[in-house]
Amino acid sequence: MKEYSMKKLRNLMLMGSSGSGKTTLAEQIFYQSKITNRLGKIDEGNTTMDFDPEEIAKKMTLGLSIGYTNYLDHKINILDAPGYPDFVGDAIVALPAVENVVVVANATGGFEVGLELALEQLEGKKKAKIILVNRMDNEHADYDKTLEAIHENAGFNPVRIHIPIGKEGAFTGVVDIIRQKAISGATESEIPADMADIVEEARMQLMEAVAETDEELLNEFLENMELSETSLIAGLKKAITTGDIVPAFVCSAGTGVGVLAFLKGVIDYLPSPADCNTIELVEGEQPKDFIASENGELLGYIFKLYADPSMGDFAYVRMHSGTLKTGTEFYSPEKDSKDKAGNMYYLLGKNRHDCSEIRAGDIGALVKLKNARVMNSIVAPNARHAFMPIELPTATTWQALKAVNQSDEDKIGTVLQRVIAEDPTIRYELNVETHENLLSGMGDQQLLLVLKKLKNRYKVEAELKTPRIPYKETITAGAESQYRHKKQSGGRGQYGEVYFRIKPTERGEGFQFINSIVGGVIPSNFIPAIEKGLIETMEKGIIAGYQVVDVSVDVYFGSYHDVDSSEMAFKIASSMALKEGFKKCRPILLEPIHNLVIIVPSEYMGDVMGDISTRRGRIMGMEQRGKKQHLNAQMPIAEVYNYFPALKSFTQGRGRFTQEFSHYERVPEDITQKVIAAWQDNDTQ
Ligand SMILES: Nc1nc2c(ncn2[C@@H]2O[C@H](COP(=O)(O)OP(=O)(O)OP(=O)(O)O)[C@@H](O)[C@H]2O)c(=O)[nH]1
Ligand SMILES: [Mg+2]
Repeated sequence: MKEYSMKKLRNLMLMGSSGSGKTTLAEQIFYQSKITNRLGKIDEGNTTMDFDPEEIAKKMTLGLSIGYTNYLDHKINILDAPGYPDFVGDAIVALPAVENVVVVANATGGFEVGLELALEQLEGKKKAKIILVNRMDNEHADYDKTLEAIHENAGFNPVRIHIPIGKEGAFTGVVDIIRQKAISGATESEIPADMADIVEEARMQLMEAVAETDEELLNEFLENMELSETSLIAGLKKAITTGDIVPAFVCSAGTGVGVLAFLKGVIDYLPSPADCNTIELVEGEQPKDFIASENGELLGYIFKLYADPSMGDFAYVRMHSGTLKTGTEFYSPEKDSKDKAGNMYYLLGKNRHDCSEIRAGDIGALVKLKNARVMNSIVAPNARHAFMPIELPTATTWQALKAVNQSDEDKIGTVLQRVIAEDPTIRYELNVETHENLLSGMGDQQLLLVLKKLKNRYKVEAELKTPRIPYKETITAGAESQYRHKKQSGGRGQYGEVYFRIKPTERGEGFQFINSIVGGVIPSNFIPAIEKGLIETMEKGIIAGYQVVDVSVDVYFGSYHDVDSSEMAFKIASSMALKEGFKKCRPILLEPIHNLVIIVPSEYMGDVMGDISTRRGRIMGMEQRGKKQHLNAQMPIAEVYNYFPALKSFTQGRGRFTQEFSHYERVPEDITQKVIAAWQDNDTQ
């Protein structure tokens, strides 16, 4: 297989709303550039990129896949990201792998939620951003209106490089306004006469936009009212690379019109790895610029893990600098571990092509890495720099996961780790307080997919249910208690007696044990058993089955029996004395309160605020940013667990939030009573 220099490579990631046509576009690109010889269809379940059985069943992309093609002596790598919001993690993690993000917009959709989400992910990122308006063959398709909607809502003005010839059923080609040619398929011809005015207007707009990005170009433009083609292309490419200009292209992935023209545009106007060779790294905490080059020091990045049922884990790799060969040893600072590259492949969907090296600028896949995982850097064995850590969004959805068959209970942890390794936004932990396996992530569909993968790949059936709330029990007053444990029915008797002073401690102090026994009324060898009895009882809970916290117990008196006293007897006495005393101390429940940052378009503020107060939430502050409100609020976790579907429903999918644990707070009386009653019901069953 031919190897390409950095200049001859282009790396694109396709982002945009679900259904905008990214996978179909990739399919057309592969087919029309002849790397494949048949055109797959989403509806027929035979596209190159959506090869996973679940993707075929759902007719949508659920995980990022990669492919490539060769066109006009260039190699173009394509990353096809899922548009469905639950799976946004894949695109975020893969951003360091590409210079160019092509945001595919739906020509009939206006400013769709998925488009907004994609653009939001790119805010502040130093990437070339390209708008590709797709579905131009659809009824009511409107290129200019779509671009205007982006301008109005996203605050930047995409600049047209291509404009469509005809629309809907009569969309037959595009005009490249720089080279002033009509392009249909790969054939170029003169611009249709009736389009001369629009082309000229678009050309002037483009020249003005480019001139504004550079003083020299501005002077040239002001002098001649024109930029030479060379200046225009050089200036445009530079402005696209820095993100100062967002170019717009148009096509129909459905009919294939405009696709090869777009590919030519990619080669002519979009940056190559050589144009973006300054890479921002960190060494320890220190930022560091790294200059990537073909023969330079090794630098790569793992941007996706795909667990192939038969081949094991594929690690998708972007090489930025140097050449990774079979046998190359490398270091991953994130894991502080070494690895050795084994077999490597260029992937076209699931089709593998063996290769013996991946060069600077190119993308491929490794198998059987011992240590390195997704989001890890590949650097020279003695280097210690790494890519900037990726900031993943916080969870918005939580479910408790349980094996359907008891016999799978032990196995589930291991296979679950493999499945969720594919999507770093899914987190999994054993909650020691509720004794549940808590799965969290970005949405219901994402968590349901975990179940499907467990079943299809590992034959493990699991189910999801609403997680229990990790309440805690504590007290608000002090009291004394006493318990004598005495049994003398046959055999050896049991005897132990304790006197406690029970008091609340400051919130967050946990459990305090004080031993004030004097004069040996309880021999010192029984004191640890008393403490143990307390700890075990507190772990299990007293009034509602939740862990007891922030309590001080002072054992100040008691009695023992020479023969019948034992550790067990004192443990029981201690446990009973605490249980009885606790109830006299005006016990309450505490619940976790989370801090939320809720981001919604301003028009939904009224509804959002009303809803927060019905959820026992508190608004802590708000700030207008652009057309959005950022609302800081606090909410009990019981309400946070089911907040996302509600927020989506009254903001038409446009509301988002991030959250983190803040503190524990007292549960209102009515809810406390319900929780206690529910526990007592359960306990007596
Ligand atoms: N008419 C028409 N249909 C299209 C076009 N592009 C895509 N489609 C259809 O739209 C549907 C969704 O297309 P996909 O390619 O799966 O969209 P996607 O952007 O990959 O969606 P996700 O994978 O969910 O993010 C499929 O049925 C396609 O056949 C187009 O240009 N014109
Ligand atoms: Mg897709």
